[in-house]
Amino acid sequence: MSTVKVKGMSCQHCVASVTKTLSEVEGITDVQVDLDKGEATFNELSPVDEQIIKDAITKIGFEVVN
Ligand SMILES: [Cu+2]
Repeated sequence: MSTVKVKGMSCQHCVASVTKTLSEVEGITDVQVDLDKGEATFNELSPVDEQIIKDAITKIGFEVVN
């Protein structure tokens, strides 16, 4: 499992958006988003370029932070 910090989520709608967007990235499954921690955890069927993940999250108005 991989975990990324996602900045800017404030409610369950944000959680749903991030979950949906990450789930749509090829190779990513089992997305779990924790609003309190501001984290998204997921399984990678094959290694996914971190930039692809960052771009997908940025596109919907949030930010991946390290
Ligand atoms: Cu929200």
